[in-house]
Amino acid sequence: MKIKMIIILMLLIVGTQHQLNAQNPIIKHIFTADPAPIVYKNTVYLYAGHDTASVRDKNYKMPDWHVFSSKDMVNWKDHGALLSPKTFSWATGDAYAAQCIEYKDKFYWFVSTFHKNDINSRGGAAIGVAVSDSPIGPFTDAIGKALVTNEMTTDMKHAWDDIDPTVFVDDDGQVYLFWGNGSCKWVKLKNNMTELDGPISAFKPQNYIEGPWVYKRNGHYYLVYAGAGTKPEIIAYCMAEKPEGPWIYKGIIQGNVLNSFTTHPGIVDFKGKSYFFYHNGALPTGGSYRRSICIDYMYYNADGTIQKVIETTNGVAAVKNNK
Ligand code: FUB
Repeated sequence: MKIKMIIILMLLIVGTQHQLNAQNPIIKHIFTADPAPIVYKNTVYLYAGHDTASVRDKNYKMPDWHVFSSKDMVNWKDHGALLSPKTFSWATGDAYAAQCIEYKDKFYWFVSTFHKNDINSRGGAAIGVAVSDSPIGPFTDAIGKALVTNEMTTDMKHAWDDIDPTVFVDDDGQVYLFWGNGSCKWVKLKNNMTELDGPISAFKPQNYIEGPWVYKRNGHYYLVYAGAGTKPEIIAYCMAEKPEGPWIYKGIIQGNVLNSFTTHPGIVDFKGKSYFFYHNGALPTGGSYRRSICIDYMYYNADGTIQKVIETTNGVAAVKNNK
């Protein structure tokens, strides 16, 4: 009897310890999706979508985008809903995936939302850009119109093709915008960040669905994205020697996530470690329209290829050197 009691007590202690260590999901007071982290001045800023659908809803309700910041990857401050489709006079509907980057001391927040009035009157998805002098705003519409609209892309199949922008500045200063559902589209941007600089191209990496994330690390270019192969979504990636491609498929780095049919990659290096942001439906009452952002470690092989990312409840440890 005594031994039984001791075992139960030990299990309880281990269980509680596990709960205390559980960092994932990293934001617990609201539902968040489509993570886009950047590192700026010793701090990680996380730009995120905001799910507000009820448990019964069968579609997204995403009224705005929030910004969070952290100096240690564990304690996240919510700076609030700093941008919404209402900021853009031409936009209506949901606040889909977005990414903010710093360029020449300004912060450009590229967003996907929907157009009130595109040529086809389909309320098609469109990409806009907001600008600010600070990572936490205030943000205003940088051009007063959409940067990319549904009718500008030749392979348009659905009204939601033009979602999920990711922006990348190469070492020579050339800016690239990638985006797209169904196919991955890209175009050069002028260095004012608000004008296209050439024709739009489209291609379809293996398994590609949406959510591209483009970056360069140790001389390799990466295109990480949400894909199918199995449904729900998985995360796959390609590598290239230049942003124009050709992009070579390298495989799946994360399988289906807990309780959500979408997932979405966001990747940064911070203080010597690589971090993989994604979303799942792991919070109580969570699901595909009530998602939550998580972080797990990411590891590269010597040749630059990416190891499989393990979805964990523990998440990542607090960064110690957080001066
Ligand atoms: O959050 C709305 C949409 O779901 C995003 O734009 C896609 O990437 C998927 O996560």
